Amino acid sequence: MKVAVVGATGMVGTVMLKVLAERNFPVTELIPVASARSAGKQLEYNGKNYTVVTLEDAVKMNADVALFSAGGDTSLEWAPKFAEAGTTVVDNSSAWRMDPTKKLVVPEINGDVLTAEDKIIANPNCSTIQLVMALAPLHKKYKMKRLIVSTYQSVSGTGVAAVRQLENEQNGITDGEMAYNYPINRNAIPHCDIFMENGYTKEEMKLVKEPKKILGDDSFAVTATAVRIPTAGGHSEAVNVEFANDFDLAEVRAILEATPGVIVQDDLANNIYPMPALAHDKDEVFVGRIRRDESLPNTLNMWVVADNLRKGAATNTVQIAEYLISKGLLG
Ligand code: A2P
Ligand code: 11C
Repeated sequence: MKVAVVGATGMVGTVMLKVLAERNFPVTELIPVASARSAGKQLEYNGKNYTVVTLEDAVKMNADVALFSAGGDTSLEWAPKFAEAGTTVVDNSSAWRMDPTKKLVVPEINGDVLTAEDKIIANPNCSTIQLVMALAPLHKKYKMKRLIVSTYQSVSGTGVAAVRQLENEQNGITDGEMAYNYPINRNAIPHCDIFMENGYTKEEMKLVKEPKKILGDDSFAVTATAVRIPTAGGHSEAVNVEFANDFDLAEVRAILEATPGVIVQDDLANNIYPMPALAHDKDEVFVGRIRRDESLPNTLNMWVVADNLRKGAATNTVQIAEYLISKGLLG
């Protein structure tokens, strides 16, 4: 496979290269793509050096698949050009996710919606992916009625500048570049992505809309609050979900334990529960603090954590490409 990674020098792109190598993705030729600022730079992949090229050059190189993570505007402009040139695009930006003509995919959940005709495929938002990984098997069994999700998101979701802001603040550097409107160290900022007209942030509205598209079901209600906290990597979510049908807690645990890609970490006697520090560099979604909401019938509380750069972004994108290959849908 000729594989282009668009945004190869960026936060997610770097992890994409690592994940491709780790999973032995069948790369015969790698095309690292970034802005004109980075063109000509050397970048190492699997022990070999590759030269970073621009989008203009890359589109002519007829990759089989292009993994995009270079921002929504780049995707809006360039994904169609790659698709036109015969390259299948898996896009990690928010550009195409809610486009009714594009599929929004978490392979473990709805990979089967993909066909050979899909030339631009959207990767969901990081906080959506970990949420639906935990909820999809429970929805299937008990049918969700209403979901309330509150997120505790790491600065790596914002990008390199935000990671630098946190590091500067932790090191007492007070005149560094600010990625947020406020200091993030020793703080919690209820503002992820931009504000919308309804008073919610775009991040919160992704959590409302994307799960319905992925699960192919808009019969349940969702409300979200997304908060940025001073962790370097790993998003956490407090999830409260009311089901149409009652459940047995032991059965909920058994369902989650049997779900590929999900790991239950829930042993209160030994203080075992998911945390970003434990999820770092892992591909699984970790679920713990599984308990009944005693204030409402048929309602469950749980705590869901994942490495936002891996399953939340790079790994899921690579898994979509792997799925296409396994089903003979590429090329
Ligand atoms: P570059 O490093 O040359 O700026 P991050 O998400 O960490 O901010 O990274 C964004 C990625 O997207 C980087 O690889 C960046 O390249 C790339 N990128 C940003 N803007 C463009 C653009 N207009 N064309 C191509 N690549 C871009
Ligand atoms: C965050 N979820 O943590 C974002 C990052 O829509 O792909 C990814 C933004 C997106 O801020």
